[in-house]
This record gives sequence, structure tokens and C-alpha cells, in this order.
Amino acid sequence: MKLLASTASPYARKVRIVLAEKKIECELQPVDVSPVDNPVNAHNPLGKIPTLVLDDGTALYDSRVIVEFLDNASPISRLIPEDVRDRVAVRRWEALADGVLDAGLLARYESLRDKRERSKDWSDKQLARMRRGCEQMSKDLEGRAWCHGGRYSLADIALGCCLGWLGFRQPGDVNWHAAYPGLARQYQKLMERPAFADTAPIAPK
Ligand code: GSF
Repeated sequence: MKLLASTASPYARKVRIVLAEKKIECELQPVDVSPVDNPVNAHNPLGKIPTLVLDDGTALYDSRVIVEFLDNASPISRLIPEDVRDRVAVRRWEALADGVLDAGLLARYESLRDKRERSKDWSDKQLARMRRGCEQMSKDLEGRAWCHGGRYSLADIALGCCLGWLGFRQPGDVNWHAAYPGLARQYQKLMERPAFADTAPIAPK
């Protein structure tokens, strides 16, 4: 089994953390997805990472499908609850954290365009989305040790990957750590886990 990934991708980090928490061995293949023709296309028509290639050649994407597969592949450290209501709550957290990331990536891509081609309205829309998302996550976490059900789960992993990337890339030049101290504290706590500390985002060489 091999994971096509990059050290900067927050969605790939989610999968790498799940692999580590569940003690599943997996080869990591760093790939650059910026060129139109990239090595991921042969496995995933969307050309996106993370993509997990199983030993029989089956490719799994996207990160949400991969983490579900991995959580069921081993009983060690269950990260997605079995109970439907709990599972839905955890997956909603994941959808929210991933959604904030999606908006952050769009804002970042926009900021990398030539100044004359950038749309302020488009960027502002993404920033507002990120802000509302962080606001909600901050509110939902208030007074809790973990995102859902009093225990560490995929929800915390998704939140941590989102916050880690926001701190790393700073889309929109917003200082998220200062704006949401509760979230910043939670990220510090998550970083005490080896699975998080070992996967902190790094810009690819
Ligand atoms: C998002 C993957 C994604 O956008 C998931 O796996 O959860 N919903 C998907 N990956 C980016 C890399 S990154 O910024 O994490 C990607 O592969 N982009 C390539 C492109 O051409 O958009």
C-alpha cells in the first residue's frame, strides 16, 4: 500500500495521522501535483492528493474515503464512532474543518495569481467562509476537552490539520492563533501527540 502525498497537504496530513494513530504501515510517495501531467493522474483522474494505492492496484480517494477505509482496516484506536449519531457528528466536524481548508486553498491560489488577475470579491468570499468556519469550530469546542463525545476522534484530527495548515500558509494574512485562542490552545494540545508532531506541515523542496 502506498500513499501519494506531499508534506504540505493538510488532507494528506489527515491520512498520515490516521495511519500513525492506527499503527498501519504505509509507504509514502511524495508527489508534485502542480503540473497538468502529474504521476497521480494514472491512479486518480482528479490528479489530487492524498490518493491511496492498495497492493492490488485499487486507488482510493479522497481523504474522507481513505480515512474510513483505514479506520475499518484495523481495530486499533477507532477514530470514527459506530453509533450513527456520533459518527455523523464526527463527520460533520470533518466536513467543516475540510471546508475551511477548501476556502483557504482557494484564497491562497488566488493570492498567487498575477495582481491584475486577482478578484477581491472572490478572495473576500473565501476569507468570510474561513472566518465563519473558525468561529463555529471555536464555539463548538468551547468547554470541551475534545471535539466530540469526550474522546479523541477523527474530528480532532480534521480540526488539527485545518488549524496547522492555516498557521502554516496564513491565507489572507489573518493571524488565526490570536483571533481564536481556544483553537490555538487545542492545536498546542494536539501537537503533543507524536502523530501530529511528526507530520507538521513542511513546504516541499
Ligand atoms: C481535497 C484534496 C486536494 O485538494 C480531499 O482529499 O479531502 N477533498 C480532497 N488536494 C490538493 C493538494 S492540497 O492542497 O492538499 C491537490 O491535490 N490539488 C491539486 C490540484 O490540482 O488541485
